[in-house]
Amino acid sequence: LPLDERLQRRIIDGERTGLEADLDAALATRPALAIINDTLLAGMKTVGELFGSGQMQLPFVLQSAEVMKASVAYLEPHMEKADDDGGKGRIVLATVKGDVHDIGKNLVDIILSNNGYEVVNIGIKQSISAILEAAEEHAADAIGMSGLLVKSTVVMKENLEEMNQRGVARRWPVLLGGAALTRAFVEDDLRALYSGEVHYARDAFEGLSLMDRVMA
Ligand code: B1M
Repeated sequence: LPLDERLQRRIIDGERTGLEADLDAALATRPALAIINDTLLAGMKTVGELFGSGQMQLPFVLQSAEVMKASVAYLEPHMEKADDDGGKGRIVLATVKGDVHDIGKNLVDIILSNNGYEVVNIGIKQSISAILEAAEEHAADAIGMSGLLVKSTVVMKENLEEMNQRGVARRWPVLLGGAALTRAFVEDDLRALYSGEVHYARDAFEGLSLMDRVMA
């Protein structure tokens, strides 16, 4: 197989042996981020489709996720870094309560960290109380929530309502992302109920440009 297809195959099959050599070969031809965005994420997309249609079982999805994570970890040191280390602002990042998906969140972490933001990544399955506590403790400038389950979109709505209720909505602009969300849900439904600033980020790069806008 050609290199690109082989890398995608590794994600789909959860095959780690020889992964580094293939990633090295890919790095010789293009930047680390392009490998993630154009090749590896396409593999994860196929995994999602196979799982969704019942052609792939959960333990194999987990193996694919592990190869994806290992690939990102291997590529990360090769990514371009801005000079203003952490100086642009601080964001608390979490996957919401009840949701374990963290590959997207961790990509957002990498992209923001490499582009001048300090990221306090508090992990998966985080309640709104834990998120707000972290934002308070680290004097965050913004809060980012990720969630991939349809259920998580409901949790995000409840989280914003809770922030309204606690009177902290105006304190932290909120960035939301994850596969189950839509722009319309965030920009129409959630904005209508939330008294602070809330934005939808389709991917990690939109997350970065939104942070640049929010912090300007
Ligand atoms: Co799960 N899973 N999964 N899964 N999984 C999905 C999400 C699903 C769509 C698969 C499917 O059915 N086709 C489906 C959800 C369906 C629904 O809710 N209607 C699903 C399901 C059902 C489940 C379980 C319930 C399965 C079960 O137990 N029966 C279970 C849930 C457990 C739980 O959370 N409580 C489960 C478990 C798992 C694994 C553990 C096996 C594994 C996760 C491993 C891990 O993350 N550590 C897994 C995986 C890998 C997937 C799929 C296949 C791939 C997700 C992924 O990593 N994509 C996924 C299929 C899919 O998404 N289509 C699926 C790559 C990643 C880079 O994309 O996270 O979307 P994503 O991030 C993007 C953007 O969304 C955005 O930026 C990234 C790109 O730049 N983004 C942000 C994300 N967060 C952001 C935050 C921002 C800004 C941008 O600012 C704050």
